[in-house]
Amino acid sequence: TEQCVLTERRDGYTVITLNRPDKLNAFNVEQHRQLKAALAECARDDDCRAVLLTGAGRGFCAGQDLSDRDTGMSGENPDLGATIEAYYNPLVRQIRALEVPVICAVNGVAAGAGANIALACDIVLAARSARFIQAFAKIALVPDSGGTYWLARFLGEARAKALALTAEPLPAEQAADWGLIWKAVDDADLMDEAHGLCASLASGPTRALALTKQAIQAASVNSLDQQLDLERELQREAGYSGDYREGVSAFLEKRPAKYTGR
Ligand code: T3D
Repeated sequence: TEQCVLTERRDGYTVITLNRPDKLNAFNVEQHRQLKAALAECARDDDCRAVLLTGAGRGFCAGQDLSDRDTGMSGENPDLGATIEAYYNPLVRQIRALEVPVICAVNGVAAGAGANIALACDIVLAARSARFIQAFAKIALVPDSGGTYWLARFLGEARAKALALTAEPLPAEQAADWGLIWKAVDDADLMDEAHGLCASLASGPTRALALTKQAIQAASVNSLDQQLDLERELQREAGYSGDYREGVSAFLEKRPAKYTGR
């Protein structure tokens, strides 16, 4: 089988690289299967304290492989809802449910579901030359993989609608200025910066970071009262961790904290 996804273990974190560069890493079923397995392995592995997702070659991901219709989707009335249900929605949920931070290094164009999978990640860095394209309208489809949610939530309706209805590319720099992603960095610096960030998160208080991710994701559906209650419960849990004791000791002893993730 084609190696559509490469994984590499680094010190404390895992690098996952989409690897169909001739197709700008567009998704076929095999790439979906391998990515799902790679993310599941990260969830199982206690030594994996951050994940770095990126793409091989000049693109990050061009969404669904439009030439790959061997998924029962050929014929006159393909049920695209079935692909979404079987592959794209579980992928977005898997990324959001992963406890450790998922960093996305968008190394080049991110189009269609490729853009929205990037936006599902916790921290998105993009090469200055990268573009985000809600390509769906160009082929008479609707943004999926959370696209309508991310755009409306991060940008507001005005920008969300214009991007989705026109399918115009959004340059990385503007995506960062608008708050769609964390930051745009010079192409040559992207991977160094992404690795540095992952290494730093991987040596952080993993449990507290997981609880923080959970709280921020819950904020979008909670009232302030619900969120205050949730913060109380998560803080209670964080306060029982060895890393909290270490963090406070290190502060009082004026030395760097040495977190174990527990
Ligand atoms: O099951 C379902 O369908 C439902 C799920 C839908 C989810 C979706 O993601 S729908 C949206 C699918 N994606 C797109 O519509 C994007 C299509 N690609 C493009 O518009 C352009 O490739 C880009 C704007 C992303 C990049 O343009 P450019 O000029 O830098 O590169 P290129 O020359 O277009 O692409 C390079 C090669 O990759 C080329 O192949 P070739 O000519 O060298 O043999 C191109 O055909 C191939 N490629 C790019 N994207 C896809 C693709 N092949 C198959 N599927 C793709 N999505």
